[in-house]
Amino acid sequence: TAGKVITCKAAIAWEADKPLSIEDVEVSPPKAHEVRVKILYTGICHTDAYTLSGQDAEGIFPSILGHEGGGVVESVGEGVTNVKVGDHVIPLYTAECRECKFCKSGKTNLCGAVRATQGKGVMPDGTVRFKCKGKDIYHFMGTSTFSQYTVVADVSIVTVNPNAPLDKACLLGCGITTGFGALTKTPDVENSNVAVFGVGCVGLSILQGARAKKCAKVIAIDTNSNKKDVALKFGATEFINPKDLPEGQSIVDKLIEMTDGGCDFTYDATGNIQVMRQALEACHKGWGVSTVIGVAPAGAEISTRPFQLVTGRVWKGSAFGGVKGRTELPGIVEDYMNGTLMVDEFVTHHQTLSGINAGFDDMHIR
Ligand code: AHE
Ligand code: ZN
Repeated sequence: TAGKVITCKAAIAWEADKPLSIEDVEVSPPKAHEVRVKILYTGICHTDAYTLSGQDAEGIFPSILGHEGGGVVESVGEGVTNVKVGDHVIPLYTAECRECKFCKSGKTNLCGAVRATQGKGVMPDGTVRFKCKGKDIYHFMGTSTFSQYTVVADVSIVTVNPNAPLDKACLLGCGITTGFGALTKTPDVENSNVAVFGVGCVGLSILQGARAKKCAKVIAIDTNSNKKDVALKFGATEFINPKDLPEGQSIVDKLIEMTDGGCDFTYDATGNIQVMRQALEACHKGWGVSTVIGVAPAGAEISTRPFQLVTGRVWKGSAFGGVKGRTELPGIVEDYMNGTLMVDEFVTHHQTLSGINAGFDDMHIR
């Protein structure tokens, strides 16, 4: 198949706020520094639903969504040296070129190499590799995993241990890594008091990180009390449903009381801007650090009294857990393989490609 157009099935997002439709798509061979991947499995992330809903400022249609994939390299373009045919791979929506200002800074996992074209739904040369019914179909997040074959930039893919089952390891392409990385890469997090807002895939993975880092109090917060058991299983030492607090006591008050003045570290894994504010304000005066992870509704803005920052709280954020995909993701796959990181437990529902719209509905089962 190398060098030839492949016709396969993909889920096309023709327009915003409509179900995906399964179509035959033509996938062009990879050009220089590109890789064509046979996608075997993909997760569905709320960000896919967010973009499909039409809210994402970078959402373009028609496109092939999906960014939590696992697959096997089918062919490589000229000049590709980091992966080879047959490798088990995870596509990376946060690339790592190792040459740009960001990569060389040693300060961030964000990479400047392909981000601009990625946001426009095209490959680095400005063109697309997908066609359907004679129309160009845009890429998404540099990954487009809702297709049986996809093409990605070589800086946007990493080979992982072939013994890792890809039906589960694919989840390391977004949610689990985002949470686990955000916590475990936080400086001085050991033995600290931590609060995690939102007990979904990202929040649970933050909790796992907190256990791995031997944090002291690890307080999980969710408005759905059904999440309590799973939060405790993944590393929370306490669970609070803010709706259960007595009249007049806010979640911020409660957390400050529980931690003798506030948390050392808090994490937002909800995307809700009121929650982001609570997460900041529940931080300890003088040193508490709050990390924003959730994607907020389009146009939403965060606010707090500047005094919160003047008095030493720090508001920051991270993407993909601060993880450099090519350098660090293989090690996180090893954490999964050696039992440090729970991954299998996240798989609650399965669908085939033809059931992908039902898969979006499955995400909302509480
Ligand atoms: N495209 C949106 C922003 C969406 C966003 O914040 N994406 C997260 C990943 S969500 C994963 O499920 C992210 O990592 N962003 C960093 C980046 O480089 O995209 C918008 O507002 O335009
Ligand atoms: Zn995601």
